[in-house]
Amino acid sequence: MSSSPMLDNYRFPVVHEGSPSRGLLAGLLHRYKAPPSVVQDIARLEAKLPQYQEWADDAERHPPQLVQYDHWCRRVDRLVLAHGWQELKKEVAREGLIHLGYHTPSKTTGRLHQFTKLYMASPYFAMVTCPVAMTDGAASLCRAHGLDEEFDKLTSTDPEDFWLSGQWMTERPGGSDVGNTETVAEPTDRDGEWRVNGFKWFSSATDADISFLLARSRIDGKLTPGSRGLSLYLARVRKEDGSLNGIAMHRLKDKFGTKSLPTAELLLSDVPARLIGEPHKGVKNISPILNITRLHAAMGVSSYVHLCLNLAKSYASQRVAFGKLLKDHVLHADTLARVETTHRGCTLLVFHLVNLLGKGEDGDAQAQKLYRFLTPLAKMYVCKTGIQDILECMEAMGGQGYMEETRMGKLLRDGLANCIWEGATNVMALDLLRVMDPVFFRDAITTILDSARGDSALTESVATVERVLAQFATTLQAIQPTSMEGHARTIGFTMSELYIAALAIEHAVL
Ligand code: MFK
Ligand code: FAD
Repeated sequence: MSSSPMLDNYRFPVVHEGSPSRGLLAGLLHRYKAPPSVVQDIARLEAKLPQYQEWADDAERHPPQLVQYDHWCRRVDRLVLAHGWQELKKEVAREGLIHLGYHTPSKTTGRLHQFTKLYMASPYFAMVTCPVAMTDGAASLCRAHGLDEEFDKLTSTDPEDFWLSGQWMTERPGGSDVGNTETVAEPTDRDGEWRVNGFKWFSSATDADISFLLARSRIDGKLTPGSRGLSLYLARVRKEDGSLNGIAMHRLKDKFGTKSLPTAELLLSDVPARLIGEPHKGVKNISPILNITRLHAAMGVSSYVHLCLNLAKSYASQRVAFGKLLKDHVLHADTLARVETTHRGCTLLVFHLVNLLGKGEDGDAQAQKLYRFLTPLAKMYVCKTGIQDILECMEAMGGQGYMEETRMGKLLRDGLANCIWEGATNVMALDLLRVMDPVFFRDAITTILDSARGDSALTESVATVERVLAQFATTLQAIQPTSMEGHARTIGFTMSELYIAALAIEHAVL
């Protein structure tokens, strides 16, 4: 078919156009005082993105396969993963995507470095970002519990030495409510060793080397019901010879998205495992993983929106409709501006949390408390609004946005998982109620707004946030404690918007 003369000047947006190393992200690196070496390293990574995209496309075209039997009909449960997947996994080690969060003298700088690189790479990284998130959470647990050998592996920069960690919580009777866990751990005669039997319904890092898991502990012959009967265990997924360690891969999941990710159902039969931390404190003991992966989930969606918005803006600056470029149609420009506004706000919140995570790890107790408070907000708000934003960007590219070649559909499908895994939206809203402290929240916002009080251009904005904050406090007081649960989602969304408004004002000053 001949090309249309009208299209001769069109350029399909290249994948890395409008890279995050410029604009908003550059402002954030400045805001959080990234040293020049970090900025240079991030700029260097940008050149690798087209290669990452090729590997990610390969992983998408060749989804994981499970070979359950060899030619003698022996059960082998061998995962076949794409070349692109394997290469991206090696990049996790080479680029220090876990390492940077742990082996930098200032954790505040290390976390900024790590998450900025992840933000850039995520849309081009297949779903390797999923095991990365769990491995990051697992590394923090290993550090806390003195599991030195595992810690060194999970944070290694050598692809041959590097390990991934899984996280096995969800079972058939309940994923949000892990108190329904059926898996049982029994002590053995060997000191510190337990045997685990059960069925884990979702395991996404199925190519992992180790996994943290929850199981009901049989202690003095007794099982305690509910979540208070669960303990945290660490298992080696494979034996020294590479064969599975009491694990059978029941089947791979047939998912709506995250097609490159090997999510499996696992049957555990006498899996050797170590008890980590006190028994019967499993949920509490595994929660440091949750509190890290939830930030990864928010960051991931925000990075997807970033790419989609760049594509939509590029399209609008080239596509002519009704006699002028789409970007010059006021309604289209307004549509994209709305996406840009929510997206910028969400990115500010994500990097605020990255900063708090690092500061908390550097020993700042106030930062630790604020991080715990804001994580469920970021997970629920950024993931949910981000999905709406991706949809809007897709529509802004018309029929072409719906085509697989733009990869927006893939990002939408993959991004959606972030609303569900690591705690769905309502579960995040209920988690917020666990740590709810209106005075602490008000004080945190007031501290942020203080940075803008000397700026006359921002006086009205500061006053608006304070007015809405006061109204919110009054509304909150009027809610009966018994009906708080029913309002948890609305409360969470309102608090997110208030906090983001304050961050946007602060960002305008800096
Ligand atoms: C870019 C990609 C990134 C992500 C990739 C991820 C791939 C997918 C991996 C998964 O999805 S793994 C499975 C994730 N599963 C979840 O996130 C479960 C969601 N459900 C919840 O979070 C429930 O709220 C919860 C399981 C925690 C309910 O458990 P309980 O035991 O019924 O709750 P309870 O009794 O309130 O809490 C027990 C203790 O844990 C309490 O402490 P105390 O013992 O001192 O009283 C809580 O305060 C504490 N706790 C609960 N959540 C916490 C926490 N502590 C700190 N942080 C938290 N988030
Ligand atoms: P349910 O618990 O049945 O929840 C269903 C809905 O009910 C949710 O929307 C939830 O918000 C809502 N709900 C639940 N309780 C309440 C309440 N009290 N009040 C109001 N609403 C409520 N899990 C792992 O352990 N390891 C993995 O590696 C892993 N990988 C995954 C990969 C993918 C692609 C997906 C989609 C999931 C994965 N999961 C994994 C499972 C995931 O963590 C769970 O699906 C999730 O936690 C929700 O649990 P559930 O599916 O049992 O849903």
